[in-house]
Amino acid sequence: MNMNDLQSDLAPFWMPFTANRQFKQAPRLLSEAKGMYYKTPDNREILDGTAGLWCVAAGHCRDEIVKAVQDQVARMDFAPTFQMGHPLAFETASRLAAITPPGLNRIFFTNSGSESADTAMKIALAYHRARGESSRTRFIGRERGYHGVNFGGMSVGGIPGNRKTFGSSLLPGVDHLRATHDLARNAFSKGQPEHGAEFADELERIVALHDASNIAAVIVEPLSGSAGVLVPPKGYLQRLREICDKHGILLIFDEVITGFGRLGGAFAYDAFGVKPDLMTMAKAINNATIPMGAVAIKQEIHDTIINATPEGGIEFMHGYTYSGHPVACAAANATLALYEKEKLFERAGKMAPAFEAAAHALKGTRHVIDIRNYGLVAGIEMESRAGAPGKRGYEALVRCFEKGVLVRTTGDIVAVSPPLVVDEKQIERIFSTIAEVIKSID
Ligand code: PXG
Ligand code: PLP
Repeated sequence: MNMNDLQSDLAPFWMPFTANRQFKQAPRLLSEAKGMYYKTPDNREILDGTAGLWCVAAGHCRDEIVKAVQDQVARMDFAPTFQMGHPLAFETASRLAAITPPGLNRIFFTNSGSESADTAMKIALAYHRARGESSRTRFIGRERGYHGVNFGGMSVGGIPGNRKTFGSSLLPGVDHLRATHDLARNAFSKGQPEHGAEFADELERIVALHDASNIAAVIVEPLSGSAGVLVPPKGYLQRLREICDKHGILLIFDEVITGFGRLGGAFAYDAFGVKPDLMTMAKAINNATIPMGAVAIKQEIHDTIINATPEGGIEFMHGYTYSGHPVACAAANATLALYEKEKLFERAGKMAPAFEAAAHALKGTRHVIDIRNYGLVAGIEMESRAGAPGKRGYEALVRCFEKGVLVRTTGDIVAVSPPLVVDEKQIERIFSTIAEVIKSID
């Protein structure tokens, strides 16, 4: 690309979740990646503190995955999975079923986290209908939750800015729990905060209001990523599980960020010991090499839907052209094998104490009002500049990038979620760069 001609070169791409005009005045471009590092077109190395967008868990351009993709795209680029099949998709489903929580052993493929959220919601409706409880159509999400951008996920999501433009076109019949974050009581908690299990009791109030017979499912991120790393208080998820069980409501965990080692185990179940009925995945499912998502479903839910239709009938009228895309599956199979071979989920757990210490070393840095962490994810919250929320966060992102470290910011919260192959020196560098940058911002 001719850097003098950026204005015209950059115009046609309407960039997602981006301040397009601002970005195109001063673009930040990445053009190569290997291991823990990106490279810019002018050959600067950028340490990846965010695993791309929380997704490149094994590090970039791993040889095993690259080769699997190259081989597969040359052997068979695409094959349909509607009334047809190909071996790779069955292998990927089996590999996933082996690491999902016990009993969640049926897998539906999608191409993103957003599609996974909407798919999980449709499965919940189909399940209740198949059981003869078709009045169960309401969903309960949570404030500050993120479940992607399609209509279902957006509706149960709780990030105001993502919703307001779409007004009354959101799904009807959705209610929200309050967010679990409690700065006053839990600031600077290491790992799970002590206070807030009782926030789950709000579900009882909501159930009483709508009646359990009208509620299909509760959907939450076990640990909220997008909204700024909100770690579930001790006992909170257990309480949600109990209340859902009491009222026959399905519990959906959105594990698009938390899955595949981020919390130091395969999934949130391995970290927090709470088992959902359905689980959404995407991102690190195949190291983000090819777009892919999935929903893991309790076998009993799957069987109920399947058995409600006479033999020979299509049991669930849902699916995407690219559900179980062969190249995405090849990438997933190579990725899951690599995670296992290198024991990357365990490694994330082992690195977590050093990561936690490095994150919390920023306590006392000016502007910093909270630090939150679990596994290999941390959020550093800055006080907002008076009248300019988000400005400090944006400046931190830009300055970290100038100093060769990629971080992610949401408002004035800096999120850190490096590939699981990160080492202690790199952890040090990520957090010391953030500290230096925060100190330099007004
Ligand atoms: N659910 C959760 C919990 C997510 O984190 C999605 C669904 C949607 O996935 P897709 O693949 O449709 O984007 C996500 C995605 C950020 C950020 O840094 C987070 C996500 C995506 C992009 C940016 O806040 N999470
Ligand atoms: N499967 C995958 C894909 C893994 O990454 C891991 C651990 O990292 C495991 C299974 C469990 O391996 P282990 O039995 O060594 O804990």
